[in-house]
Amino acid sequence: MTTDCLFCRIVAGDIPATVVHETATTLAFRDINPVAPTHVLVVPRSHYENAAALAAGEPATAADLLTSASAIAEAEGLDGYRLVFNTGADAGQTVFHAHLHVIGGTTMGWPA
Ligand code: IU
Repeated sequence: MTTDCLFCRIVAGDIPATVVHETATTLAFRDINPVAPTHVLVVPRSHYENAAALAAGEPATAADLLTSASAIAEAEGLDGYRLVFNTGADAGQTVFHAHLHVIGGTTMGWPA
């Protein structure tokens, strides 16, 4: 855990969040600024700067994020949903603790 990391502090329970799913390696909570009716962030309990670092350091946990996302989509009754890892500032990453966006509950166009 790094004390200056927002998501580490949510994982530690120091900052409140609306938790919707958790496993031994992951925590999922509602995004504070949702872009769709369902917008959940799934994060590893361990601190990694982004998805690439997580996949390199803890590949099993990277897979756990996807399994958690499937469970959340089913629990939320989503017909279709989008999974996003913003990786790096150019991609719009603003919180540098790896997180998977689970977005759904509306019809989405592509490109995003
Ligand atoms: P990004 O991929 O790093 O841009 O996503 C960060 C997300 O974290 C973004 O959707 C924010 O709305 C969200 N978030 C949050 O849920 N709670 C917070 O306290 C903060 C950001 I700061």
